[in-house]
Amino acid sequence: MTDKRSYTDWQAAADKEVKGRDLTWATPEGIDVKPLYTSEDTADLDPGVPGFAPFTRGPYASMYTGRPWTIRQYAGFSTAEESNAFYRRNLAAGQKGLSVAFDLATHRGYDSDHPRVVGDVGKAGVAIDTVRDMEILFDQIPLDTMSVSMTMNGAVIPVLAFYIVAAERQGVSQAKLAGTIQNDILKEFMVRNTYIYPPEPSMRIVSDIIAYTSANMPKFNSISISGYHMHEAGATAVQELAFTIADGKEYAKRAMEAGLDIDAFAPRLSFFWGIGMNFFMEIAKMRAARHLWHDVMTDLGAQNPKSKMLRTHCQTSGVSLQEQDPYNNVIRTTMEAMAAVLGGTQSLHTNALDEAIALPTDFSARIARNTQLVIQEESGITNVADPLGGSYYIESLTAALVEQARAMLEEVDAAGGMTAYVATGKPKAQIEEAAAAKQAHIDRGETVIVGVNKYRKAEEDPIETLDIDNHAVRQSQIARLEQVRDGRDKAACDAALKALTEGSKSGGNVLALAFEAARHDATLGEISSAMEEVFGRYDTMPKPVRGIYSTAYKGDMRYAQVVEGVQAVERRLGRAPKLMVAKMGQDGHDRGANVIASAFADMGFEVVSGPLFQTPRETLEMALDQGVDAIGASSLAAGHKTLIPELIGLLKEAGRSDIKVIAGGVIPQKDYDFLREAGVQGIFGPGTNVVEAAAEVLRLLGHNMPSADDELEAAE
Ligand code: MLC
Ligand code: 5AD
Repeated sequence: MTDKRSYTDWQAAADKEVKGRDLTWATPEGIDVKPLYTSEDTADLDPGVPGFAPFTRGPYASMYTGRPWTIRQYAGFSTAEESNAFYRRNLAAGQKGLSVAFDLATHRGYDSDHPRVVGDVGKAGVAIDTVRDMEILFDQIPLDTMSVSMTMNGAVIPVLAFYIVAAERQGVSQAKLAGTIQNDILKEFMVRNTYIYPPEPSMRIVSDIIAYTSANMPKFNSISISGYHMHEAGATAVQELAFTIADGKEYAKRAMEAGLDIDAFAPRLSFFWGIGMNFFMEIAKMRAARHLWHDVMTDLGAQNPKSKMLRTHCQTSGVSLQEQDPYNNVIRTTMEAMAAVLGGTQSLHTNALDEAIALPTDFSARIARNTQLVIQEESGITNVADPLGGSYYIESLTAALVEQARAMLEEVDAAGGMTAYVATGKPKAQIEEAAAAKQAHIDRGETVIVGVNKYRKAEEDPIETLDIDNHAVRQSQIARLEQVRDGRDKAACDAALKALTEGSKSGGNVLALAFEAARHDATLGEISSAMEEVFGRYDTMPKPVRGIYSTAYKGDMRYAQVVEGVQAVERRLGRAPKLMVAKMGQDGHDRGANVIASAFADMGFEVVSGPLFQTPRETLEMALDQGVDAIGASSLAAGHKTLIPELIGLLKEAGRSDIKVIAGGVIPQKDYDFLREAGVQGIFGPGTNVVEAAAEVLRLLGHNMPSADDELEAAE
């Protein structure tokens, strides 16, 4: 028989075991997690059953007992031919849905022959310039049965138009197309940065797509409202939840303002979460999201239960994976995938073990996919719907997240909705603050990363990684662009582009108009420019937050020592040492650049942050203009082998080789020698400690900075 005991009884016993030590865990979300949960915590909580409001336990009644989630691996690189072959190999090996990664030139609306994108073509995804490329991408893949997700936000109009025309040329009508377009621009302005136009016209594009797909493509998800990128930028679970749900609410409101009936489009709004290592928190986050969305849609007046039912894709966390001791990444991804599945995802991408340094190889992609196949087919997890439902801890955590996210949602509402809130810069700053706090915890060893800040191997064994010959991809894209331009009816194409420009002005549906232009083989760059004439291109200057590091490192000896070093250099130069943080090419991943800018400024450097998307020449001009001592070039999308050497060449030409160039970001070890030979003086790869990075820069500037190891020895 059970010995009936209350929480108080248990606490007394536990206190004795740990001699009164406080066992409460204060999460980054500000939730106090107790060391034990009991039926007392859930007495007032009833999550209901899966398939019924508020859908906390899952959108479908039978969940995976009826149909497992879709194994949908995100991929794309180099040319359409190579990506197509990769997709077909993956489908043959057990993958169930497709998910296209486009290169950054495509994201930002440039054709492959545009001078601004020389270093970006084919690098982080596949290059798509015309319908012809899209046809090749899906060659022998039947678009009437395969569901295809396309991660596209900036150049969303030409890409979706190309897709519809490519299907048409396959003989598949739009009504049959099942899939998803990301089309979530608000989070681009917050964290992902592949926008093209300013916020207002960008929001109009979102509404036009929702209107077009809800009328013509009933099986197509018009949007994938994404928390993933906030998660990756360092957001807490509460921030990810609140800002994403608020984004969804904003899109729904805009579509309603455009005259659409909520129940006509809401069933095809979908979501996307990032799933990190905080196992139970991530499961609770997914459950809380469903509950919150149900309530938001009810408030907006939705009647159809499908309008209130949150369906989601998940991707395991990229930033949780490490360059050091990389096989640990397989373990991390397995845990994250289990959290996504126990949280009830509809579709899932599992990252490859070489994530921190390159795009997946066939080998690493196979392990990533098999991780899902093993969970799906060997573990028995799919035999029960929401197996964690009713867990005292999970239900309590879910309720705590709902409560906290609701408070944040109210704040957003008070600011006038998410577009207005994003314009204040607050959500971006809040996420950056959370990211800096997280980074400081890692640098100080309070958050353990096995193989990185604890249990580090004396020597790393390098693994094989994928390398893309960017030059060859660009040449073949340029050749095909010429072919397409030569073979089309120029007058018809020009007329369709003109109609698109006119429609952008007068309020026509830009997707419908772009569809006509795509039928006449207009290119991605041309369609983007036709709208840009009316909408303009959006530029922003990064505004890194200040003061987070000095607070987070209060009392840290090594930090204090670096601050003294900066002061010593300042005395010598008669001014603070000056660092420019540069982002060249179309790579908008600015978390790392912002962390460096914030931390270095806090340590006493004068920091200038260059705008996103600079060419090497623009970086040079800004550096000379600002009189900097060093340039830190941040590269996370494989542009480092073209753009950084080009910058060094330009500095040399200008007779300013005294300006030190440092490379940071996702840079594989095997490229270190190449970069050093090109003249790079410091390389900070994944897992770099920011304080040590600053110490290294001081050394480069001629300051005699003791190493961290010397310090340790001296202390012993
Ligand atoms: C599902 N179905 C069931 C069922 N489960 N029917 C009966 N019983 C069950 N238990 C039905 C559904 O109703 C649906 O049919 C069909 O099966 C497919 O299920 P689904 O749940 O809709 O899955 P899926 O088609 O995979 O769609 C999942 C989704 C979608 C709604 C979340 O939006 C999606 O696939 N998103 C993927 C987004 C993505 O891959 N993004 C990559 C981002 S990478 P019906 O008829 O109702 O449709 C990125 C990185 C970067 O962004 O670059 O920054
Ligand atoms: N192929 C496969 N995965 C990719 N990712 C980004 N680009 C690609 C690609 N071309 C994954 C990585 C990254 C996340 C945003 O998506 O995991 O962290």
